[in-house]
Amino acid sequence: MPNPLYDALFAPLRGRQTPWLHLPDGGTISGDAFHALCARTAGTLRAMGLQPGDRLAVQVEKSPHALALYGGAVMAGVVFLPLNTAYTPEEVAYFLADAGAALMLADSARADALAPVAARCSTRLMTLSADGSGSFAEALGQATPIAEPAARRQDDLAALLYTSGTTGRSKGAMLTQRNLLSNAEVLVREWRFTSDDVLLHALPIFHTHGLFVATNTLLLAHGSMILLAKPDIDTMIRHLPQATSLMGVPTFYTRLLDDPRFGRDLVSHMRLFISGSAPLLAETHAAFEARTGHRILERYGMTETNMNTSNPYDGERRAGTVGPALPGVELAITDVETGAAVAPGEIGMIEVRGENVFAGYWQMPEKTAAELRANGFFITGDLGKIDADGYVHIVGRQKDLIIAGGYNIYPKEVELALDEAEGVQESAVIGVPHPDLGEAVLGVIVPAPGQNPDPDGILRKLSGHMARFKLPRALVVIPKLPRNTMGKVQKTVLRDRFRDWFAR
Ligand code: MLC
Ligand code: AMP
Repeated sequence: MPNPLYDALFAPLRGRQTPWLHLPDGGTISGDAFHALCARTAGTLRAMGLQPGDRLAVQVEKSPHALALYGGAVMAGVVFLPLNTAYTPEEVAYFLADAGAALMLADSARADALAPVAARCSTRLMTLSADGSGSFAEALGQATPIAEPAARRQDDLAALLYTSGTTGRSKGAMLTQRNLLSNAEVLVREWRFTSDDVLLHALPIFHTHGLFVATNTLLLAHGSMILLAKPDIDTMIRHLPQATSLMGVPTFYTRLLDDPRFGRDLVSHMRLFISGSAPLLAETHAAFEARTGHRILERYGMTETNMNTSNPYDGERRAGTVGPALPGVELAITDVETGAAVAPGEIGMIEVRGENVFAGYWQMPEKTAAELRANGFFITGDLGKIDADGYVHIVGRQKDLIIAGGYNIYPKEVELALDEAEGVQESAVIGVPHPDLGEAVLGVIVPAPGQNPDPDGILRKLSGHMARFKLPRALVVIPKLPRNTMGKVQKTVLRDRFRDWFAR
């Protein structure tokens, strides 16, 4: 039965005796063994009663078993819903309820904290730990592998990935088989991935970058991956000589450059370094070339759209730009207020259309209509321009969003929590330059009359409720927030004032 994503990505693993995954301990997992694990995973999902179209929520540490959950979900026709391992049970509750997840898989260490949440959402909870233990792992041991993948069409949902919303409510981006497959096909071609490629995979597998851009591309190319559980720089440096390619957020590259061991000898075997998910500073690009002789290839994407633009493999990789539109992707730069196209070379809202663009937000027709035009163009919230050679320059963001180390933080969500804190009248949360993370979260608070809020105490309290990467790295207290004549907080004024807060 046809299942386009399975047929293109996972079916070719069957019978392949060469490694698909290289593990840090020196072991390998062949394509065939991984395929068998996916088939058993799919069999287990079926045995648990999951039907095609049901949602499988996954919050587990990165491991070969965790990656096989994705393959198993595709084979069983189940919608894959990966969650950041940093999310607190409170945050997870929202995703389970919103998605109506039938089953959630979590590390055993988190099971107790998640049990009441799962029960409240009528989601079955099972465990799968990175060492391959847990109740799901036991069921896996007894499962019958599925012989035939579930029948799926290109328009069927493959994954539901949540992105934070500007109003605080996360939105589930519905990604179809076509979205994922079409993008993987383009990336294999444009970035010249072949079966000789070995990707050093150090990204998390709960986001578009590590899950789809990295994994789907290498699967389609019949290449292999060195699967690192964490982006630990020592481990990355140890494995670089066995790799041909690396995909990373800019923090990977600044951390490598900070390490004196990193130089030409270590990367003589490398073919390609790719960066994305956050802006790569032109100075990082230049320093990287000076140290290694390699020009990093920067590309631009989003959860909702997969990859939109990329610097060329053969042509000029222009620092500070994200390259031209990928084949099959149409770009428009529009006036933020009117939506009309701006003159060539002018700055405006970046909009994209193509098979890569998602099918809308899960059960949020109004939000879908607000961001996905009837003509198929998706309004990214990123501001940019296209130069005379077709290269896209991202100059800012219209959406109030902070990107720290490649993770997105929506200030509103943090502000709502800070506003509730003891002794706080109001707050503003901003992103300011950070040498390691690119941008870091800074909270600015105004004391309630006669109060003297305690920043450390506030942060400690917040930490149980929201993922740690969202927490302000520092809280500063000021007497009042700058506002314009309309009463709107002037975040640019705050960003300017505190721009050196985290400077080295
Ligand atoms: C970790 N911490 C962060 C953080 N990552 N804080 C802010 N921003 C981040 N990105 C916090 C932890 O909570 C911890 O806090 C402390 O920093 C150290 O954590 P760590 O686990 O040791 O950090 P590390 O493993 O070094 O990870 C840093 C990182 C990682 C930058 C390598 O965040 C990372 O892998 N980022 C990649 C994210 C990604 O894949 N994005 C793609 C999105 S898809 P404490 O308080 O406990 O000490 C997308 C589309 C596209 O955007 O175009 O690709
Ligand atoms: P996410 O919602 O996590 O998928 O994040 C997508 C956002 O990351 C985009 O809308 C951009 O703001 C940002 N982004 C991704 N790649 C780049 C890049 N190469 N340069 C600048 N911003 C980027």
